[in-house]
Amino acid sequence: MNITFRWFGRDNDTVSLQDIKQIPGVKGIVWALHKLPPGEVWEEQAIKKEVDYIKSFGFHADVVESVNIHEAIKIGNSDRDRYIDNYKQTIKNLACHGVKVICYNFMPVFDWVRTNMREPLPDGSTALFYEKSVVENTDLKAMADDVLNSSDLTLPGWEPEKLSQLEGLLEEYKNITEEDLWNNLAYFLHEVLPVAESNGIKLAIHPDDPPYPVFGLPRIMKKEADLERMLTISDSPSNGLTFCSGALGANPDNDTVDIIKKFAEESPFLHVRNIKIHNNGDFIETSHLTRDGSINIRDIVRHLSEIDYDGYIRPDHGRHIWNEESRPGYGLFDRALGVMYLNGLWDAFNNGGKEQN
Ligand code: DNO
Repeated sequence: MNITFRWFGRDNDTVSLQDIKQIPGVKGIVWALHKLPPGEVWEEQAIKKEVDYIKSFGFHADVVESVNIHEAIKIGNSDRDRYIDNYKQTIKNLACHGVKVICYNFMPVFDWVRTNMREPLPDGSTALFYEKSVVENTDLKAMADDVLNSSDLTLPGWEPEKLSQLEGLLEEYKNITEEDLWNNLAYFLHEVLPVAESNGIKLAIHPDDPPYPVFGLPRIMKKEADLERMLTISDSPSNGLTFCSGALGANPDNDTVDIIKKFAEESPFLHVRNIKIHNNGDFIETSHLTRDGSINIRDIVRHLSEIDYDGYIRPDHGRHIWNEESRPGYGLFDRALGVMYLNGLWDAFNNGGKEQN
């Protein structure tokens, strides 16, 4: 188990690499060039600068999250080949600097969606919350205006430039079905996988979060059968998954322990976190502790230790605790507690802590 920690960059994060260095067991930083809009080539010099900085703290920089996919590729319009060429070049440039895994997603327009970034939990902390009825009753256009007009443009996963193009994008997606999205994903993968493979990089698709359609937009990585179908698109060793317990687990029909048992080998990268699902389907993110939520983190890690999983894993979103000011879900404190829970489970399951990482 190669524990990593997501970090948004020197001038883009409240957490520093000095801070992360003090969390026991973290070997690598999950990074990205967050300021580049999707579709642009990541130039070698910019990559080198970031990788060198990360390595100067003794971390590896093997995992990038994410190289986002331009909407033209997901929509499958006439611009897609240009953006696919850019993607190929980015893969090559990342390979030159030792990157091994690129996480990406294929969610139309929006990445992960929550309705409240700071919902109170009974313990006095706050956490990310998803209230189904709010999404169902949201007028997307009005919301986009609100977000654009507010000073808080840092909603993670919500690219401001996309919100300004929202109307046009929604129009383009109007006739895109799930099947179209599958075809466009296959087209993209058949193009980029040979480049990834010859450069020693694995592409790892992230499931939809939450794992159902939002705002009437199609989503295709929602459940076990989808992960299976995704893997049949190509048997290239570079065609992989990012397992995400919190994303998949938001649908109680998804048994995340079964899913990790089935797909650990094809998942070079894992996101592990817990959520508490309410009876009406709303969910709130909790501490990583198994008994605090609805996801059996303990049995997920038990399985990983049984197969001696040697891929990359990171704690995922944390609560906001001890008055920390941070990006929503990405503070230092609760994610550090998450790391220690993963460390503790791993050591306990690994022959009584025989393995010393
Ligand atoms: C949320 C993250 C996602 C993830 C992308 C991968 O915190 O897990 O935004 O980075 O979906 O492309």
